[in-house]
Amino acid sequence: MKEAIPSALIAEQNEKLARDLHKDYDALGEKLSRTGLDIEQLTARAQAFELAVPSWGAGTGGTRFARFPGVGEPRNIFEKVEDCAVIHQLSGCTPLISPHFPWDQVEDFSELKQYADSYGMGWGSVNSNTFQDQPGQTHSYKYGSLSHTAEAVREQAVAHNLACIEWGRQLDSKALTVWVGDGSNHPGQQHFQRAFERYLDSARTIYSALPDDWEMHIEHKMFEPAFYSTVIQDWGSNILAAMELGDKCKSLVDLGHHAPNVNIEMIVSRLIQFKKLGGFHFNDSKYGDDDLDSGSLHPYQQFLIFNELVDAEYRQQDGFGPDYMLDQSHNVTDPIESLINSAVEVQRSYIKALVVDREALNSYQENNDALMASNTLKAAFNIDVSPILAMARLRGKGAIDPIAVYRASGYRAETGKKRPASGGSSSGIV
Ligand code: LRH
Ligand code: MN
Ligand code: MN
Repeated sequence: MKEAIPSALIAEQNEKLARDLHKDYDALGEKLSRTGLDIEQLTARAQAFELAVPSWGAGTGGTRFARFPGVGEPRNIFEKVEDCAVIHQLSGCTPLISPHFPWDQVEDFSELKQYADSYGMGWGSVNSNTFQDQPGQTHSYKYGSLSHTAEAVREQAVAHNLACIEWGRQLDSKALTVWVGDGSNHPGQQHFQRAFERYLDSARTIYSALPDDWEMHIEHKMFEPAFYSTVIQDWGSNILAAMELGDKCKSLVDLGHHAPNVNIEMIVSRLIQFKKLGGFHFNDSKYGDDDLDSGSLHPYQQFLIFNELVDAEYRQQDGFGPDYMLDQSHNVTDPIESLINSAVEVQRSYIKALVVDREALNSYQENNDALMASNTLKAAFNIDVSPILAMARLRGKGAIDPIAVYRASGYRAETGKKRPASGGSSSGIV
């Protein structure tokens, strides 16, 4: 197996921190055992946790106004694979890459798959892109794609999604994620029902081309680029479309795609109940689709979402098994560092949710003890599970302190030499 970061360096750095980690781990184990929790079981769950990294997250994102490229940005999907391998090697929990077409230009998929295999990396959901025009494209998506008024444009958008399924099949991916920017900017511009009908017609053709073991994930988003109405505006339109299309079509929740203050954890609960939760795009935001690092602003919200997910696991809810993925834009940080941090923060929310005393919570809920129910959640959230996460990384040959090892490795300076500034191939839009 190729090593993105020399394992000797990781081992050497871990050596310095291992003694203290063992002490902290034992102390936490002791504390958790007082409430009947086995730290070893939690560490095993942390080790089994998997999150996909978006290929486009490896480059500097930028905003509508500017993009300030960093040093050594990946120029193609192969270099993105290398960066994703660094993230996985150090964090131990991101073994999958989620590609975006045609941002990721691939000539030979078997070569790409072999390359990723050589780093021990696999492929998550495949993302289609009919929200931008590409050079040489016959029809423009200016007025929409899957829901466009013109049949020829819809056909072009459908054909692209079918191609994405075929490319994903060659990578051994198991899902297609569809997000469209279709909508309107002016009241009256679009007939809401007819646009949704056209979307559903197009989506049906895509759905019918899914391999048996695939799922189609529809992503809703309230606004941008359409600022008055969006065809798949919210989880309501999303679940309606998913129900209309069939069992293999599910909703994908991007945390940044809701109105401020929306109760996302409750949406998650509803989707779980109706077997329609396909997956997540984790990120954080203060305003709307800011694509900030996961858990950087609202760690409690992220924990409450995982509380719903772990509750579903605990109840062995039928049809439950969402895909977890990051979807962020890194404007001022090294994307590798942001993605490592975010992966750890998402994993942290998962482990904290596992610490929740579910029997106690259930009984407080049944007895309408609002205060103690809330305290039960807070008690779990307030526990610092860092030693569990660090131990999971140590056991999985990752880094106790991933950011420190990454910085010590000089990886970014090296890529700076190997990858002369190109403006990057990543998008300016996430
Ligand atoms: C849209 C979105 C969607 C796209 C990605 C680049 O805002 O979240 O997931 O595919 O950004
Ligand atoms: Mn997204
Ligand atoms: Mn987004």
